[in-house]
Amino acid sequence: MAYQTITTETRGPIGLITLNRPKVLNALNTELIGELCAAVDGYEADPKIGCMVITGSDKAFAAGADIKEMSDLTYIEAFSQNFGATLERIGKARKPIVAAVAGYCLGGGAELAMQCDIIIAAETAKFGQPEITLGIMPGMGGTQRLPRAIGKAKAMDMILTGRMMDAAEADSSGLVSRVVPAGDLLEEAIKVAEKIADHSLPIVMLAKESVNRSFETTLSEGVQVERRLFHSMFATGDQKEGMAAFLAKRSPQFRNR
Ligand code: CO8
Repeated sequence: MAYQTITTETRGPIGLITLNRPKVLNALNTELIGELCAAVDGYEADPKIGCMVITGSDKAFAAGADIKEMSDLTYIEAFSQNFGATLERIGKARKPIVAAVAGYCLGGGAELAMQCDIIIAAETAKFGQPEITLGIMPGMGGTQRLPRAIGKAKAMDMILTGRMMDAAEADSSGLVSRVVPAGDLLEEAIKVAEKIADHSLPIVMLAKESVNRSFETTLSEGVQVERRLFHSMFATGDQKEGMAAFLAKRSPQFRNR
């Protein structure tokens, strides 16, 4: 499929999506969000894909929702279209997604990155929720996912002041899983994605589902869900293979079943 605002390529079991509106720092307009969701749909449906990577350019992962497109929106249009809801598709993906972030990762861009499972940041990355400076607040999950990621104090600081956080602060705050030199960003993200894709896909998907459950439920319910999912893994060939391979001191050959 020919996209206008993103590019896609597969690298073995990795589906790589690159946001591509360089003139506006990858601002997320309706077209880009639609294409991004379509690309994720495609990789989710492709049994050869075990992990996705979403990235931007050296200058910007994405500098937020497209302010030009949004500026004349009326309340009734925003409400009727359920504006902002489409991007939730990314957070609902069942296969894992790694965000590889360099440069600006602001507003809706940060909200997109936070819907991914792992954020890897280049040293140049700058995170922020500057919506307050535009007379709005985050509307694609930022007020919910940022406090869960970095705690209330830092999240309030970011959302109410609109300030940016550099990669080192994002790392020490727990927003990103690792920081790498800018030139190594994509290679590192692909390596992480390959490591994930080496494992049994259904088991990876269940592990992702279980971790995400922890944000939606109580501890005892979450532990119960985890245990049930854990039990179910003994019905898979990949559990038998993984443990047999360990005992035989060989590498496992997972078959995703
Ligand atoms: N939307 C549209 N265009 C943008 C955006 C954006 N978010 N960000 C940058 N651009 C454009 C600029 O207008 C400029 O275009 P032009 O060359 O035609 O003037 C071009 O990109 C380059 O930008 P700058 O010249 O400003 O580049 P600088 O390097 O000087 O500055 C910054 C980079 C600091 C990133 C600056 O561009 C900036 O502050 N951008 C806006 C950041 C922002 O406020 N983001 C939040 C947007 S709101 C949002 O994301 C809400 C999401 C929730 C919506 C859901 C609703 C329900």
